[in-house]
Amino acid sequence: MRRAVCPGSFDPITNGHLDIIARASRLYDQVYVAVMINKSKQGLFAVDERIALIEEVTAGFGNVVVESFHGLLVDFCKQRDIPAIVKGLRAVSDFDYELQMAQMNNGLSGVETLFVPTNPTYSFLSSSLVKEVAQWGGDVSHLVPEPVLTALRAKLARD
Ligand code: COD
Repeated sequence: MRRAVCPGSFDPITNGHLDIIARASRLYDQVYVAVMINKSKQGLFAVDERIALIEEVTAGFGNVVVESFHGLLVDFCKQRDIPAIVKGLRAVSDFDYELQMAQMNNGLSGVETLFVPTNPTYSFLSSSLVKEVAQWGGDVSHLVPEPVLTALRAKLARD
């Protein structure tokens, strides 16, 4: 079985993330979405909330498994026998850091990283920008899946 992982913070998942996961799910038999836990970074959504949203919006793909992980991505891969990491590349500005991580991960364990060019519609899109725009009442309905929009509105109304 050909397995790959799409890792990230997904705080929250955007249409840019979803596009990469959808394309990976057409290339691999099983795709893991790994919500990597960074204890030094306080997210807007709790990890369980992020997982529930990703599960909801990827349910139709049929071959996506969503898990959280605290530790090195290469250990997540090793424990599940995953040989490939799939990442989206938005712009040259992503490239330097993504290349460093890809080379570090390959050096640590031999896992390969495959870069998928972002859909140009989403090349400017990040979770941070979505949160910032939504926080000030801007319209992000075209940037996130519907369940995320609903969750975002509920969360920001409470805060
Ligand atoms: N279009 C296409 N792809 C996108 C878009 C978009 N608009 N936005 C994001 N993506 C893709 C990118 O590939 C990105 O890398 C991925 O989605 C996740 O994005 P985020 O913003 O949710 O997540 P990040 O960038 O915070 O994730 C960083 C990781 C958690 C992957 C990284 O820090 C990591 O692997 N951490 C685990 C600890 C570890 O192993 N560290 C050593 C690394 S060498």
